[in-house]
Amino acid sequence: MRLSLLVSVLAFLLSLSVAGVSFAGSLLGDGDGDTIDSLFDNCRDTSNTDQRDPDGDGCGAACDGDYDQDGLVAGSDFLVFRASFIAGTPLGAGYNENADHSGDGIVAGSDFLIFRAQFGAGVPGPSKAAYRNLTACP
Ligand SMILES: [Ca+2]
Ligand SMILES: [Ca+2]
Ligand SMILES: [Ca+2]
Ligand SMILES: [Ca+2]
Repeated sequence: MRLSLLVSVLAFLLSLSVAGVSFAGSLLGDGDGDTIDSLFDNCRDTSNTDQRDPDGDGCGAACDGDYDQDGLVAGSDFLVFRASFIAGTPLGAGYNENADHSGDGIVAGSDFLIFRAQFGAGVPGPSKAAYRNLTACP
């Protein structure tokens, strides 16, 4: 009896996901529309189909402004961004792939806009729901 109820609930949740229902900020479906289910999306509110994560902390570069891995996007991270922005010619000296949020090989104004949004939030992420609290990304 319990098993059939569980199966029904799972089937219902799956049908919502298959129907393409959008749940922005939710743990269900593909809220940011990048084809990666939010359960497994390393930036579940930011479209990043490539799932690029240069520092391997479980938080995609598209939503990871925490360069020094202290769990916060703060002044110390801004200093890292600024250094990379000034020196960040394409793949040149000073290039920091973590500060290159867009992954286009240069740390530029578009990357600053992403960092600024992260700075405003104060924390990186949010990341995949299935592994929350198991990575450095909330
Ligand atoms: Ca995403
Ligand atoms: Ca990362
Ligand atoms: Ca930090
Ligand atoms: Ca870039």
